[in-house]
Amino acid sequence: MPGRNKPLVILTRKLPDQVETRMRELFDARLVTEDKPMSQPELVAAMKEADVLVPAVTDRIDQAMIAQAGSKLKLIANFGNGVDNIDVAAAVAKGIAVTNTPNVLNEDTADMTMALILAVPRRLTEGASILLKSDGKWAGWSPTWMLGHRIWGKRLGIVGMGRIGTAVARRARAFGLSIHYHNRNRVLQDVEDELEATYWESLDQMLARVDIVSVNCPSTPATFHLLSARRLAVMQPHAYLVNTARGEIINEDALISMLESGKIAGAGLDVYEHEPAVNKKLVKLAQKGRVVILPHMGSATIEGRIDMGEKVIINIRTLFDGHRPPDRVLPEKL
Ligand code: 8YV
Repeated sequence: MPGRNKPLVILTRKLPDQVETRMRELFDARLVTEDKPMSQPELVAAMKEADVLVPAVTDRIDQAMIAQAGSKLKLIANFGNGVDNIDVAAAVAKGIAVTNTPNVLNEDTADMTMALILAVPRRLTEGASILLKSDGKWAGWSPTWMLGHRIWGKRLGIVGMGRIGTAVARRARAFGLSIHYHNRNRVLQDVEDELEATYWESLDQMLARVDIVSVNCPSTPATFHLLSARRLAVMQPHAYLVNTARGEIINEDALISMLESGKIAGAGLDVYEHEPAVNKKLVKLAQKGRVVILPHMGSATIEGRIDMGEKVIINIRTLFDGHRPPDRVLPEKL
């Protein structure tokens, strides 16, 4: 893209240096100096001026903001897989393409999901914090101290068997878990066979039978509070719930009361319903070792972030070369 007519690409957050440098080489890229989320007026100002906006999960871009976008804005190239932060239908209706960064964070997110699947029953953070708080002092090994629960031989129920759900299932098989899943559509026979997976058309029936539930579906209006108070209540009292997808998929208040009253055994959470706010009650439960809470770091690897940046660049380049960007998000597919 030589010459002065490079598209004005406005980034809302600080990205890895490699990505930003490449963007400066290819585009008229405007970088941020301070890494904090933009305010709504700042976002609208960027959308009025830019040819391309590169937002992230921390930027909410709603219909009213899209209505104020300038006529130059051709693309919202989301730095992230989930596009629940963007009103895609409103953007597309205004002729603004939306792209995301699929695939490159499947493995990292699946790793973190597996880490939580292990961490909660095996009391990982609880044990680690004992040594941290006591400055390394402890009474020594005891046959009945810090006992958790075995995951080998248990049933894992995956809600959303897409790319990340499938990557979680592959890992979980190696840990001796049997795979159950609920999905909008049944996956290919080959995949089911490889994973020896059991499909449940009824989410309720699956929830009532598995020992660990992993949420791996996208956040859309259809999945808002998919794990409602009623559905959480059908889980078994010894079961654990892990969420590395989006907080809005679970009724968080209902989950907290279930945890507080011991109606489920524990939870591993990387995402929250009112992110970045984390409910104080969850923090209390974490201090008691009932839940493991992480600050949305499922895909947080440097390799993953560079790959995401590469995807954003390819999407922008392709569009400005006159082609359809590879990771176009279509509202009817959400
Ligand atoms: C990203 C994510 O860190 O890509 C996603 O959907 O949830 C995260 O792993 C974030 O979205 C980046 O914007």
